[in-house]
Amino acid sequence: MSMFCYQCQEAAKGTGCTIKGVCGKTDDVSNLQDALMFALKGLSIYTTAARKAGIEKPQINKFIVDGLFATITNGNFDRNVFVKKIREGLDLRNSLKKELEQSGIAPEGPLNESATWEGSSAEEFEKKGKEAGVLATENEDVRSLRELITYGVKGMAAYTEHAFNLGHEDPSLYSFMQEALVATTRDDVSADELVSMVIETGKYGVTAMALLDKANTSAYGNPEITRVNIGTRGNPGILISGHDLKDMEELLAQTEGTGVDVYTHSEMLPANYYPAFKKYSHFVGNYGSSWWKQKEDFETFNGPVLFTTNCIVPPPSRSGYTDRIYTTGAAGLEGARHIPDREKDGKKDFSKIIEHAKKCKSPVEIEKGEIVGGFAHAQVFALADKVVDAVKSGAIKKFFVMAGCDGRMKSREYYTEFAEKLPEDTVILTAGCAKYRYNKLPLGDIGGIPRVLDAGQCNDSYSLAVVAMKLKEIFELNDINELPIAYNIAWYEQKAVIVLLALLSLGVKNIHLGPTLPAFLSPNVANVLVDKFGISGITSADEDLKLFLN
Ligand code: FSO
Ligand code: SF4
Repeated sequence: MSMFCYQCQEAAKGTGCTIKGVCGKTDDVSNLQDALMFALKGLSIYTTAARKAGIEKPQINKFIVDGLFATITNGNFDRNVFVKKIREGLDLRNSLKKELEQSGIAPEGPLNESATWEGSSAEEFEKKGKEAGVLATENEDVRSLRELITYGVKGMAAYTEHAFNLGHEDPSLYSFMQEALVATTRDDVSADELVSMVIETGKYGVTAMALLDKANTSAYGNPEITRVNIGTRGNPGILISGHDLKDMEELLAQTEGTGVDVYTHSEMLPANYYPAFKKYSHFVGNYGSSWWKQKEDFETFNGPVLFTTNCIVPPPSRSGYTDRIYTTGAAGLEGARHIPDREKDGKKDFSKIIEHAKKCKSPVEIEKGEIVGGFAHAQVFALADKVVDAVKSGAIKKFFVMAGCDGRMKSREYYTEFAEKLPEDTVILTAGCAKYRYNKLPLGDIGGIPRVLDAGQCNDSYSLAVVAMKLKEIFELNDINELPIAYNIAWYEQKAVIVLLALLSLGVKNIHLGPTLPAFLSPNVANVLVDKFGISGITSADEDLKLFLN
């Protein structure tokens, strides 16, 4: 075993990647990510002590969020980034430690090794990562709970960072993330306390998603019903992927009038739903499909691709389209070009990718037509009367929340089959890249309400929760679970973990989670989730439909 990682749904053999990640993460990068997590935990021990004494360190808060985000599945494959971040993390920790010592402040209790270890070379970091990684916790239930919290916190960090980029912050998120990291280092925190912290993580997940929702909608307007073009035009183009809308805005502004068109890929599709982006005539629409189809989609796109976040699939070799890949923010890939962060109050400089695009051929048209989306909370509320009438008249019998992620496993064909076989008096509520399994199917509408209502990105699952709460109010129900809504969620990486925990914290019960349950849930922890929340896996589309519809 040269590494160990089981943080995503594609963990090898359903237990964990031990030689190389199914995602393409190499063992050295995996171990460096573990070492960075260890450094962030140690740093959090000091920031938490500092906070208790009234000392807040905004620069360190941001560093911890960035670091967590960089370790998310398919986000950053660049070993140099991790080596640099670990060094910076240790330096920040040591200088904060010194500052606190001078004021007579020290962390409580016995110091975890994460607060004291030292290292400077990449080799030392890799070694430390291997020793201090996931398997360092021997008890499998404690390990499971610690990792469940950690992955939730990573997802939360991603959303917190996008909100930050738009000038929105909530200090309670920083303190929670750091306290949670510290809790995962402490042997005196019991399994029961960790279970409570799992739910607490979900509550802060709601806070993070609400913050991002506010950041996105106050900057770019409320998503509205939109017919998104999936065909192409004759100009060269830039394909933008990931989740960061600030990057989207700056790219659109800087490409205007250059003769270069802009298309979204995968999780950036929902950018098409925002009023502020629609004003750009060179914003053509969406190209291709879900993240895991990027090899095919990028070959035919012909132009450069900008990753603002995950999910990156490392190209097979340095040949092909690697030299057309650009990353920015938390995203990174060796061999690709990285566009540096914006200076305070400044803008990112996309001129290199724009110049690159001008030299490329226009995209090959791989499909034609439109897909409809933009059903975030404000748009659904605008249609509330129609929706409520359809429920009251029986035209809509049930809603199926099928939010979450897509992935390359064959077993995910289940979601296409499930969507196809749903009765015609049902509506799918979706968000995240899971939608690509059924958003191009001719599922029709119910009295003008499309049968697939896409709220947006995975973080817009928040919108689905807001809609559910509103319906509960309208129908004067006591419990969100009395609504005719079933949850059949597909997960892949840690953002889906925080979405799941957020739903649990809002009281949603009986969520079906697939295509497989997380490898990081030990049998006992899985049982707790089954007993407390009625979580279950999936079987076949036919069997599950029977179950859901009875
Ligand atoms: Fe998908 Fe990837 Fe949005 Fe994830 S593109 S899988 S949960 O990064 O974040 O839904
Ligand atoms: Fe394996 Fe997923 Fe970890 Fe990648 S992120 S190494 S696929 S468990």
